[in-house]
Amino acid sequence: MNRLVIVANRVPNPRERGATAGGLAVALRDALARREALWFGWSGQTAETTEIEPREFRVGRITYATLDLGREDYRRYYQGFSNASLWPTLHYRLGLVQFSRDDLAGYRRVNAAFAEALAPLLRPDDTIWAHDFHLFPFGAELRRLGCRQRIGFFLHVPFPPAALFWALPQAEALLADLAAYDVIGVQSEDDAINLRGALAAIGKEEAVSRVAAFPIGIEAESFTALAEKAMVKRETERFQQSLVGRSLIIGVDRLDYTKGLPQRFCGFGQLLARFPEHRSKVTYLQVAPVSRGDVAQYRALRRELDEWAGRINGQYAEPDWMPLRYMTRAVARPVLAGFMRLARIGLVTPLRDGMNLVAKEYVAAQDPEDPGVLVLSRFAGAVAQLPGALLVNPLDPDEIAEALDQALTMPREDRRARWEECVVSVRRDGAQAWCHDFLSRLEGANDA
Ligand code: GDG
Repeated sequence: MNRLVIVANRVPNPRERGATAGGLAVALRDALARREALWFGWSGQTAETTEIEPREFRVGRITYATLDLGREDYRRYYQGFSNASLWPTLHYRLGLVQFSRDDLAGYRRVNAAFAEALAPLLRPDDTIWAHDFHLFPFGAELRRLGCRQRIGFFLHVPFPPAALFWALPQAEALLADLAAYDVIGVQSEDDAINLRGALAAIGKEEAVSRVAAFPIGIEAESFTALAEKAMVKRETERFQQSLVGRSLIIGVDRLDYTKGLPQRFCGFGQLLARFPEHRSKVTYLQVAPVSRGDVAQYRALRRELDEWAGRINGQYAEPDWMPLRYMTRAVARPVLAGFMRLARIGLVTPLRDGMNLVAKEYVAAQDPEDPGVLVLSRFAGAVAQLPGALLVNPLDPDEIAEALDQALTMPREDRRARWEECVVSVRRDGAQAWCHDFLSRLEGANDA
């Protein structure tokens, strides 16, 4: 079988395997286990200037090739254009977009540098798969260097309606570059419709039929096993004892303004205000590891959440009951799986999300005999695979409160029926199916 070349902004640390590996590494595990692979991208380190020659090392059948980014490139490409221009645009948040031509130039410069560093490592029959919004122009850069291999692209985040995307300066040129890819994968049918519309509008008709939805999934069986095993862990037992019989609501999100956290905290406050019968009977644990802490908007969000948490606990706490437990440190994956299994409600309310894997992990973690209820934003890509979830508009704290009340009082038979509707697709449309479907499309059904 020919070699698979994965290109992503970050190359995972191969020493962090299994339980602590990053999301993409887990999703690709199966595809990478079957064939020789090269994983190329940023090392996560900065240097005076961006490296030209990648550092290579091999672990098993995977070769890793990484570049350090120059400090100015890191600021322009990563913090600037990727995180402060593209990320809010793609999540429908034009009010948060910051743009500078220097950032865009840095973004293009790093994409060109990636292509130049990778090209000499390529073999003629390699299949190349580039990931996410950091790499819109990367395929076009490889083509400019004469690469004729199959090159696919997968966008992990949403693609907004064209009218929103055009707000980004020089959006047409970025999109035109995307047309260099042989397959352009997105998470949902809505994203596919939006992206096709935008490509058609700039006359890239030939690229329209190369856009398709490939909803990403999780390794459901291994997550279920992790959750089962967690029940006998000391951390889980200690946590369970601390709940003293109260129902648990759990939220797990990177601390990001797309995840709807202030509205969610407010919704929980509304539950306690409007349904006082739940006071002292429910505990909400929000795990929100700090992310992009060097971007101003993320620091502001953190302050806002500190305030919300303080206000809610100040208003409703009792000497022996703290309604909201909020932590900005990460929890180890095997422990997190156990916490999810203990929770009566998985609360997942992003304002906009490409997919949202936490929703699927929560479903996979449940005890089939006594499962909890998923309360899910209608603006997460995952809604298409989770028909048993209670859907909410994440901007309406009252709707969140009502859904929480409904879930807290739902009889077991109803919870089981809803969970069964969800778990079918979580198991069937997993990480393996996602990789297989994308690569089959890219490589042609014959050699899939
Ligand atoms: C992007 C798109 C799309 C979170 N906190 C901890 C922790 N996590 C893990 C979760 C989950 C992952 O991180 C987060 O994945 P999501 O899908 O929810 O969100 P993004 O990070 O925004 O990912 C998203 C995804 O790409 C894949 O295509 O679904 O829409 O935005 O696995 O469990 N893991 C550990 N401790 C934590 O504290 N161990």
